[in-house]
Amino acid sequence: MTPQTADALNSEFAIPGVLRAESGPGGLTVLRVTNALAEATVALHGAHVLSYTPAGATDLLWLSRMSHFAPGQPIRGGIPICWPWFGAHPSESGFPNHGFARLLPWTLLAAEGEPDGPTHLVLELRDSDATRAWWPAAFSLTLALTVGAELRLELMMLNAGRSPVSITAALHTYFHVGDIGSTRVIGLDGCPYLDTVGGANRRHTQSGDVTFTREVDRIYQDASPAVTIEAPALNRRIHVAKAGSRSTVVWNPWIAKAARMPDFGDDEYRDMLCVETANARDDRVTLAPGASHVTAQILTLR
Ligand code: TA6
Repeated sequence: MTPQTADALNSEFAIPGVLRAESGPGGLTVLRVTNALAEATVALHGAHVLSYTPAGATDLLWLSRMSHFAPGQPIRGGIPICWPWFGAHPSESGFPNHGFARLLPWTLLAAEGEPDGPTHLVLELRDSDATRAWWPAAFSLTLALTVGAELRLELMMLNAGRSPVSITAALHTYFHVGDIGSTRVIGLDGCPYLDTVGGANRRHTQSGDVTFTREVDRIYQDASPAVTIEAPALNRRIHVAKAGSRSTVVWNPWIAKAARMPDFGDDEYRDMLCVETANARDDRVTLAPGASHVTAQILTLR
């Protein structure tokens, strides 16, 4: 499907003073959302939220200065949609990490909002020759996005085929924290997790808040429905609530892994933290033909 152009999007969906499409980084078409409650930028590429700035605050999301912005390439930062697999493909080592949904152009289906209220967008990705090259299933994946005093993402996955499908996924959110060394994640105390650093899968139980003195790459299972990121360097607390998700992934690459990633500045690990609303590993979602599942993440600056 040919991606929608900014001109076509503006003639069908522009809302004066609230929503307009334009050419963004790398020439990717982006949707600029502005209302009295917040501002946001969303690329059609991967339905990727690049920024979210509540009124009176700075951007809650982090974006690498080294990120690619090109068709077929993942964006480093913002909110990548990892789907229909989380992490490496279970059997095809040549398939893209974290699935294909973040690599393809999505379609804007609907937009509404008033200047003094939240803005609602619906974007969709459907199966195509491109997706069938990686995954034979027929599907509809929609992102319902609400940009207001909170940022609400609802990812609805529908099995449009005749066979059951098994999916792992994540809203892989990158938060701007300013100083990872003084940042903590509150709300996972007592939660079992898989430590996946270096490809290991060591089982542990969280004791107290999650703090950061080295690489952290953990899949918390049966995780609580909400956590709080406390980032004193930016004098901010971000509440991350979720639904339809049994895993919470917490990731900071630290020094060595940051240096190995070409789309990640060597010093940028200090500035960011991923807290991801997911269904990973054993928490896979199985959909019968015609069945659907919704995973939601709600971000609120406290
Ligand atoms: O969510 C954590 C993780 O799975 C890490 O292991 C790291 O690989 C990160 O995702 C980023 O993956 P990406 O494919 O975007 O480089």
